[in-house]
Amino acid sequence: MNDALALPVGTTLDRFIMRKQEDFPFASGELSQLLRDIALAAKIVSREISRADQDTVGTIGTQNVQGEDQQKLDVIANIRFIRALRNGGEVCTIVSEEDEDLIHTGNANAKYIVAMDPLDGSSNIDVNIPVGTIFGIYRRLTDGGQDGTLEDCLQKGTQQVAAGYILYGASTMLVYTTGCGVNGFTYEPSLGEFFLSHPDIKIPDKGRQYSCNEANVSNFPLGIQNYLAFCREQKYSSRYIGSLVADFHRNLLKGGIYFYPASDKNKTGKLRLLYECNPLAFIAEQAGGQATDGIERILDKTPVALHERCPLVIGSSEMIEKVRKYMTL
Ligand code: P6P
Repeated sequence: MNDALALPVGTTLDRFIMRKQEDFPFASGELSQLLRDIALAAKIVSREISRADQDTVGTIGTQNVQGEDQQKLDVIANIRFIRALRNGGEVCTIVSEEDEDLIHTGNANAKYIVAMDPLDGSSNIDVNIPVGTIFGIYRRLTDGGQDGTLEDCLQKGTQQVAAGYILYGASTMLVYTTGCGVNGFTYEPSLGEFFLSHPDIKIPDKGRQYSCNEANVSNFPLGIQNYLAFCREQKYSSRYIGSLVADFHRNLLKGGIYFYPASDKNKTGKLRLLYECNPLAFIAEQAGGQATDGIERILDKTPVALHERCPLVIGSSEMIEKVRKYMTL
């Protein structure tokens, strides 16, 4: 028989997770199961987004803890991820952008904490721009048998055991790391599976595109303004669609830099440390890039509040170094 006629469908996420678990001789399978639970929620949210209609698009008239209008799909995605993590049994407590307080799953003996933005950039949904889910996973510090605590959740980004994002775009992709490199999986709805499509992702050391909201430039720190002027002199391209996961993903694959600095409007930046900056910083570093607040490494920052914000400069290593130089001139 001519094998070439039947191309292999590739490695499923499930098989990949199992193979990677074999690399950890003492792994008990709980983190593997947690990653599967996240993938299940991602499939469900992907379906909700792809069939978004007048029943699920638009706002619901409430605001989240950030004071942002909640989109119907923000709430739907939040419910779907919380339900999947609760039913999966591996997570004791969740930090979500959509909830002011900690969410306790009732799995008091579970050893993991998840910090997540269930649907970042959701205001873009009704204009059909890609949106994303961002998650970071931590091992609890407190003993089992009780709900997770604030101490369990306010850990440095260096303490993450895994982090990832789901990009709901032309195709749905899951990109994650457990500290041994970054791998990307593309969802095949007809088979209900994520397949390995981007093994061992490495971000180019430099790129020729930058992502920021230039409307705020006059309020940016002087170092950032000077770096932007440098980008223009180098004839770089500006690529910014107002959806962090989509902008980050493009820069991860092609090389580039995304920044959301502090400004008069956002004194400490707009993006949240726990469930936006830390997970993407872990991925960026595992792919050979960097993530700072302009100067300090994001993963070294000690969180003091669940929803604290911080400036973010993330992407290709050489570009981040250039920003750091401008910021310290
Ligand atoms: P601005 C979406 O609300 C978000 O958190 C990121 O996804 C995006 O990069 C940024 O904010 C856009 O913010 O102020 O440029 O509209």
